[in-house]
Amino acid sequence: MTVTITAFERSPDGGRGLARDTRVRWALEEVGQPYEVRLVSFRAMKEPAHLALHPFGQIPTYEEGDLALFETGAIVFHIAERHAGLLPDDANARARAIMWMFAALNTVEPPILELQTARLQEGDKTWCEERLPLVENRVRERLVQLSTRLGDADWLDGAFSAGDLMMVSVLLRLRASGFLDEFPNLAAYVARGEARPAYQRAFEAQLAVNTGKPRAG
Ligand SMILES: N[C@@H](CCC(=O)N[C@@H](CS)C(=O)NCC(=O)O)C(=O)O
Repeated sequence: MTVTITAFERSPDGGRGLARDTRVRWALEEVGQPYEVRLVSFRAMKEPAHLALHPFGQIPTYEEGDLALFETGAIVFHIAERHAGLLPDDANARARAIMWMFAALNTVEPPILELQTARLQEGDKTWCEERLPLVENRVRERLVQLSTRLGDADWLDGAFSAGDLMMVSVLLRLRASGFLDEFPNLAAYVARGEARPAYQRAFEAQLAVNTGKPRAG
């Protein structure tokens, strides 16, 4: 059955892979599921046709037959459940991989998004100078904890899973901030994720949309 996802017609990041369609593309690439992409403009995202798919007027969405999904956690989980390769067979290991997906989205991503908001949207506020260090500390605290748990392992819990896919996707949002440089094991973890051929294909596909050509080198 054809799978169709939505993505930005023009991503605000210019194709650095930070728009959330990248994590869905990555999951689809990991399991070898071909997919089509419908590009949407910011205006179209707020119009009834798209709102019928995504009540919050965002991307990505996922359509497969008469199933329509939004929220990358739900989409990646659905892909991982339907195909081999992203969730372990062992029931307990599977539950832990799902736990890491939730941890990425509910515990690690929120302070990272808060940091982006503080830097990009609140930088001109009088209180920003006082607030920013607090937000930065919340990010750093999460990274210390995650770094401690990861230790020198390649992945969070045994073999690569949807939990790693989501965690790497979330951490990638921090790259420009330099935070990852403070945690060599997390930087290496992210690099391992990015080195996966499936990630590379996902990245190139979203880049091609945004630049009209694949990344050089
Ligand atoms: N929690 C949602 C977040 C979706 C989201 O924030 N999408 C962004 C692109 S990465 C978006 O559509 N932003 C435009 C907007 O909110 O108007 C998910 O994981 O799918």
